[in-house]
Amino acid sequence: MCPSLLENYVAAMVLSAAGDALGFRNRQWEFLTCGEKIHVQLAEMGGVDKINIAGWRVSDDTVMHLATAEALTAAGTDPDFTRLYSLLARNYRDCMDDMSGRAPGGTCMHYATLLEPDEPEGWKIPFSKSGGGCGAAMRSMCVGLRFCHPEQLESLIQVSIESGRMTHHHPTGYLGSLASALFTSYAVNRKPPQEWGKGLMTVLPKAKAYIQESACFVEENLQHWNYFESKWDQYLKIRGISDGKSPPSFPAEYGVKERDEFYTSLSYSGWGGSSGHDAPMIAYDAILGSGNNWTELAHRGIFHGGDNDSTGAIAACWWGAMYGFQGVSKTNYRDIEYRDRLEKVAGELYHLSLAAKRD
Ligand SMILES: *[C@@H]1O[C@H](CO)[C@@H](O)[C@H](O)[C@H]1NC(C)=O
Ligand SMILES: CC(=O)N[C@H]1CO[C@H](CO)[C@@H](O)[C@@H]1O
Repeated sequence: MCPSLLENYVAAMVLSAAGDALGFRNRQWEFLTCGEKIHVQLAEMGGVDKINIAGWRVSDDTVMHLATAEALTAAGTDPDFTRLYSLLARNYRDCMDDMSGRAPGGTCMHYATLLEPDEPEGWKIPFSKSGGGCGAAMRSMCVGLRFCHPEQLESLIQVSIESGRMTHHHPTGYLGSLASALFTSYAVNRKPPQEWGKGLMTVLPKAKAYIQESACFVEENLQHWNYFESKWDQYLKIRGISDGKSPPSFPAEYGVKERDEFYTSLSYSGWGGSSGHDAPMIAYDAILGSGNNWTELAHRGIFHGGDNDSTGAIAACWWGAMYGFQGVSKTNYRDIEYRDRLEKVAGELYHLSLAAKRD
């Protein structure tokens, strides 16, 4: 049975937080950067189904995802993006007060405190050569819940890019934000996952056109544009899904160890999932390889030696947007921190998406 679309919205927000918390585990996996060791511990704990998340805190990823989502709903049906951007900037700045024990990224912290939500254009920051991290990609999935209809693609592109470059003004950073949002919209529209990658490649030229029109550090952005696109092009070729039709092909041996090696090979500097291009890529790889099996998704998208909480937050969001809570052990999410806020904002995003349909 298909879950209702409302359940998909709630599951997207709640399971994203669960994926984040499972990867983060109050920083107790901290020095385990090897997937095989994590899986030994996971087996000792009785496997994914047996994990009770009560008392496990969410990381910066979910705090910032909520910041994005709550700004989107505070803006209501208002199409005035200038106001939306002030609301986003305010939430990003203010949520830094809630980062203790959550391992926030240095780039997010630095730029979020520079944002001036009350000033005109106070949400714009300069181009940053080191802004290619995954901090923008891990918090933008809800943009795809808000602007989920194909005719809202232009809004999805603009809002995911501008919210992303409030802290990550580098194409590798904010295009990750675009990918996270775009794939969430595909997920709620039940687009088959093997089509998503090609979809992203067709959207990238539109994103580039937006950057060119926006007259904000255009030259620097174009100079650093190609990395994200060429990494994605390579990845889609490896999986054999550049055409958006063929089923993905995986190596015959693709266990914990092989996945760790592959994720590392995708990375910018050796830590898989920590950049804007590979956080959504690893999440996508997990989605492609897991079907509707939550346990398998957790194995591939969360329990690995890379930036597990970010890939987990993204993969679990897309998974929930497609499959709801079907087959997920209640203990994995029942007592998740901020469950009330997550459910409330999910319901509001759902109603905003319906309102858009009526226009
Ligand atoms: C789901 O994945 C897990 C982990 O790989 C596996 O043990 C289980 O058999 C799968 N469940 C189904 C219904 O295929
Ligand atoms: C095992 C492992 O690599 N865990 C990492 C999960 O992600 C957190 C936060 O990014 C890291 O601190 C852990 O090292």
